[in-house]
Amino acid sequence: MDCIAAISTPTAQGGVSMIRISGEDAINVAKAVFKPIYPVTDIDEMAGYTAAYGQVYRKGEKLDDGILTVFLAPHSYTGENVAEITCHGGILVTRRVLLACIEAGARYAAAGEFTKRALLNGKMSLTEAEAVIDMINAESDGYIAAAKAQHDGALSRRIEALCSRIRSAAEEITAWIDYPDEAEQEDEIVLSDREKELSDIKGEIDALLISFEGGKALRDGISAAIVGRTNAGKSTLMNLLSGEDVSIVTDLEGTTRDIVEQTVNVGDIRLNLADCAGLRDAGDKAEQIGIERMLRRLDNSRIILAVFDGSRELSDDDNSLIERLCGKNVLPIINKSDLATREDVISAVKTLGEPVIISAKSGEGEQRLLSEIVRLCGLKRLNPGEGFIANDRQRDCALRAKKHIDAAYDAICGGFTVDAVGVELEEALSCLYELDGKEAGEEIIDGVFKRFCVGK
Ligand SMILES: Nc1nc2c(ncn2[C@@H]2O[C@H](COP(=O)(O)OP(=O)(O)OP(=O)(O)O)[C@@H](O)[C@H]2O)c(=O)[nH]1
Ligand SMILES: [Mg+2]
Repeated sequence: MDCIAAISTPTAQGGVSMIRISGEDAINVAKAVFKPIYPVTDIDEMAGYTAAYGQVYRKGEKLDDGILTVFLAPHSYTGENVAEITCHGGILVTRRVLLACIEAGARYAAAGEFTKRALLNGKMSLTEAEAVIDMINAESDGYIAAAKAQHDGALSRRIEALCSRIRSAAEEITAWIDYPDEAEQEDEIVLSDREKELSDIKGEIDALLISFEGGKALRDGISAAIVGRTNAGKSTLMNLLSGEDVSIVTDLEGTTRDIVEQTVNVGDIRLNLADCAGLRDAGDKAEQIGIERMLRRLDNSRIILAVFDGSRELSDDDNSLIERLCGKNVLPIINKSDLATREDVISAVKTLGEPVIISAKSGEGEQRLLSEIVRLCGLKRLNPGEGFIANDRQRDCALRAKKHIDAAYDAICGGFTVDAVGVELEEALSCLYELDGKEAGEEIIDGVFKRFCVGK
């Protein structure tokens, strides 16, 4: 393959920058721009995974001092010869070094082209390649660990195990079609065995699809809104959950107007929490707009934390909020437990479910609140080591595979011809091969690498 080069570090000022070159000719390109000084003076003497200090040149002019690291095919990131020149971190210097590489015969690498070559050279599967970009984009410790497990092949292994079960089921069914006489007396047993096996496979593909929700929540967080009447203690709760003074708290009704957003970790879950304006007959236009925003956010949130002041009789606003929240994914919270909690409030709020009684001010009841929030999120615990569906492309393949597995199962239960079962299983396999890249077309692969940055 032709030789590609790119700046692999961010285009910004820094201590050092790195230019990566990959391709059969990478070492020759490096020779044209880099003269080693120590410990060797000839790049040909460098073994793979070794480095040398030296000087970088462009058209005979010395550009910088630097370090050259050499990786020889197939033991490199891309599986090709790779040379990496690390120079001082100025943007201009780095660009000149790249230009020198281009003048020496390399061409500019496209986004993700190094990783694409790693995929094409069998260095990683498509799901492992996708995990590279997920690691780059990860914003939480939990998701870095999950993406790392994917990069180490967790999903690939899970898919392969599933494919292997489907293949065995398909092979047995094909054998049954090819030699029906031998199997005739055992028809019933064979089919009921296969029915059980397909039901297990169905369970595994369902579990795989459910893992998408866990992964998505880990990566993007879950949207949550804190709502309630004015002065119920919503902003105090926001500050308690975030552990920071993010929302203004006063004893004046209508303190919060704009939505205040904060990402909060509750156990393994990232909540994208919004503290909203309190519900009441708005005093002025700005507050009115704040309440409209709160209502929109309420409709668009996956979970709602509805706060009621347990020390006061419920107001008309509280009652209309209860009506509005009925049937939604809501956790009713009765606040101000440090003051006496009214029984009539508890029984009215129960319409929305069993309330959690807390004092946002003192933190009383916080542990129960946290576990109720986790329960409300309804996520099965994600075990990244088992592999999970990480994006819409993978999910689409898994959904198509599920459709064929379901059809195979229905065919076997409904007594349809055994050929139909075999065909459906083959189709399911094909979808799962596409998921992991074994049967993914060029268009799909290009779509994956479009999400990458240049230099990776
Ligand atoms: N005693 C007691 N007071 C609380 C508690 N939580 C909040 N408060 C007080 O209630 C008042 C209103 O609290 P906020 O958190 O600003 O209430 P809010 O619901 O955000 O009010 P708006 O922004 O006006 O809608 C403040 O004086 C808080 O100190 C609590 O658990 N116990
Ligand atoms: Mg507030």
